[in-house]
Amino acid sequence: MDDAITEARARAAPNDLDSYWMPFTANRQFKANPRLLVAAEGVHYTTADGRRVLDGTAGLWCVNAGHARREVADAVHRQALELDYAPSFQMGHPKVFEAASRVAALFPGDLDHVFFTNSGSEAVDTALKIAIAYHRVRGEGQRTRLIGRERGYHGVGFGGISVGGISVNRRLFGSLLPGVDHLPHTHDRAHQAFSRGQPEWGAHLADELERIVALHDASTIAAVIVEPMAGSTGVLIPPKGYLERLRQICDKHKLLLIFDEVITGFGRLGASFAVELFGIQPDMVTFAKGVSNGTVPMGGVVVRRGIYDAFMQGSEIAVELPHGYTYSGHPLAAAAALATLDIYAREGLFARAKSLEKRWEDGVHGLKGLPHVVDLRNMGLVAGVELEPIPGKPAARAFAAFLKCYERGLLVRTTGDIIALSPPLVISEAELDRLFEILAGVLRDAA
Ligand code: PXG
Repeated sequence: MDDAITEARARAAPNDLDSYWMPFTANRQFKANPRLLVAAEGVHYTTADGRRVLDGTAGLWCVNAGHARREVADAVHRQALELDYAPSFQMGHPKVFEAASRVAALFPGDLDHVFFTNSGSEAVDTALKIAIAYHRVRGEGQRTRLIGRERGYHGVGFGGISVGGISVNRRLFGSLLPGVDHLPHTHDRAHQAFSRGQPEWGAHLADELERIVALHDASTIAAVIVEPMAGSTGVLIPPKGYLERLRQICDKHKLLLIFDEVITGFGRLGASFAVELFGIQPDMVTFAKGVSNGTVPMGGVVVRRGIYDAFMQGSEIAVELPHGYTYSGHPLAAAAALATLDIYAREGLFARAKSLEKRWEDGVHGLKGLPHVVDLRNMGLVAGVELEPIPGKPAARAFAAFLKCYERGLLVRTTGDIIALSPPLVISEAELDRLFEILAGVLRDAA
């Protein structure tokens, strides 16, 4: 087509929403009534129609230090001018090494090597590949099975949806990875409803791993992957003792344990990572989101030294792990991560999340008794508000509440009939109270 016509079209249709196929979005519904964000600062977004909306979700669980942090923006800008890109294969640049050391320093013991990716999905697929390859290079190549968990979300790569436990994310996509099994999820309202923090009931569900091991034989299993707290499927808090038990069973059968901390990392639970909070050492940890405060995409896997070392053998000119991305440890992402980690440390944001936890918990449980609220759960600065579904219309009640909240100046996330909340860790007490005030009003009026 003639350039002039193309240009004229582009100018004539600046609001054409058609071309963009939106991810995990009801495209037709959205395009009929779009919700566009045009600016953000601190804990607020600004909408295209000029309204301020309180960010109750830290973007998508990623903007832990709040929006538009000047230090991060400046670091990214400086980096783009200094070194915009460096090849990630067979070449390096200083900031990515520094970023790896700084991330590793957040972990105890020998969790001290970091492989960078660009997203949580890539981090998960990387960790699963490392697990299988690790056993292979040690001479246990028959250990290929991967164990995930029902209601687990591990991103959207083929590995991630295979170990993930969300049927709608799996059913369109064929046969997925072979040799995957799943633990049962840990959520049971009959035993846990309205728990504050970790529920008392449910540690025994970890013993299901013994059943799975007995079925397949330990010698065929490479790794177990779980979110310490399942975020995406509605904030499922680990029962007391559950994760400890999983670690014991993995030790007993020499299975690698992978914690997917894409959501739970970088202060979300009131500690650097769930690893610190629970004092449990997995063999690998996947992270993303908060590592760069959502400013530049970045993810990665933290790996125990013994796993890294197992690959460092044979010819020194051979590539030990044939895996990686053009943008692994991208200079802009590394610069954003370093500036973000500086903010977390300087402002003590992980401890801040901890110090807000009680008020947060009281705010969450203050919603008890409002119409259709069937469960409330919380941990760190995360909450799940579960609503009774409208008969025959699953997810409709929570989605209506999401739209109403947005109209009244609060952004929440919904999954099924569960509202998930996870504000930036810099939220003030007054803003936190405001969040619950808006949500309570919406729930009350929806009766
Ligand atoms: N693992 C976990 C535990 C996650 O929560 C991913 C992997 C994948 O990360 P990427 O960067 O590939 O998206 C995630 C992502 C929600 C929501 O509303 C959650 C995620 C992403 C988008 C929305 O709960 N988690």
